[in-house]
Amino acid sequence: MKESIGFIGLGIMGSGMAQNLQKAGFDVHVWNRTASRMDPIVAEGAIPASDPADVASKSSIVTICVSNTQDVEDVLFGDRGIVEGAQPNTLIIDTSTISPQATIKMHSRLHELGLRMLDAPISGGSEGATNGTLSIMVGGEVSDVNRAMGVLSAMGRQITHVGSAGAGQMVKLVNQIVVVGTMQAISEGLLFAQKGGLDLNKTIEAIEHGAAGSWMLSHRGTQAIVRDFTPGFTIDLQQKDLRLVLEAADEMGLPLPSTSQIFQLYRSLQEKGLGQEGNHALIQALEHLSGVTIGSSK
Ligand code: NA7
Repeated sequence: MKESIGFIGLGIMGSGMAQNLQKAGFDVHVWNRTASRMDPIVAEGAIPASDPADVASKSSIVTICVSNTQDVEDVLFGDRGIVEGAQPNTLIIDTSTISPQATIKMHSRLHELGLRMLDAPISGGSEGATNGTLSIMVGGEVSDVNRAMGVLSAMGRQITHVGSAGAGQMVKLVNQIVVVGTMQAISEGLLFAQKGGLDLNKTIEAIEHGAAGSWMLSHRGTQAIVRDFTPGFTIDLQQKDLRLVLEAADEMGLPLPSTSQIFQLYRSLQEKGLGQEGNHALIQALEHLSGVTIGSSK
């Protein structure tokens, strides 16, 4: 018999991840708050559920991919939440990016109820979610990681058990510090190229396989130079993650000068109504400062 897996949250990331679970041969029970978002995957054979408790009652492992800390709290412990339907020993894999401190409390609360949890945030953008090539950073106990490996490897390529409860979320915040710092450097580099009259395609082609190469440059830099700001990851969610970073850094007393500044640049874009654009639209904040526009003739 096929193992039954639950999936809650079919957004930009979750929809591709759930599809990959299906392709890997699991029976996938899905629930999304906005019901119409279940239609495409149900048409491909997933089984729709009426609420998170319903998903949990039919699944030995339940994967969550929703927006923020309170949203994970809601699907776990809210009205008709997972804990209302879960059988003993159900493993909950939270792939959302949320507060590490709150995550540690969720692990304890679930353990007290006889349930298991891993925090397993993801990186690799919508492409990684669709292609099953995500990097997944996992916090929790080794026996639970071993139990989850079939599910995780259906969705990701690099699965790393980084430590105990909450450690996956902490590593994800490291990931976000590096991602936004890289995008800031890419933006400055591309505006420099634009102002200097360089061919932007040739510039990226020339440097992407050298020391300046990165996933962000090859994927989001190439999108930015044609002014395609379709989100693989929205500014609103990026900003949510930077808030988590800065809160955790504040608690540790750690200064993060560049990340703090980038947080403010993203805020300026949100204030311009660009929160639903991709995180590479950071370049637009620097365009406003410099008066240089990417893709223009000068
Ligand atoms: P999206 O595309 O904004 O999708 C967010 C999903 O989370 C979407 O399915 C939402 O349902 C769902 N959601 C949000 N809040 C809730 C609550 N309170 N209850 C139930 N469902 C909820 O985000 P991404 O897929 O890009 O990212 C998801 C996570 O992965 C996030 O933490 C990122 O940082 C990494 P909706 O369709 O709006 O009803």
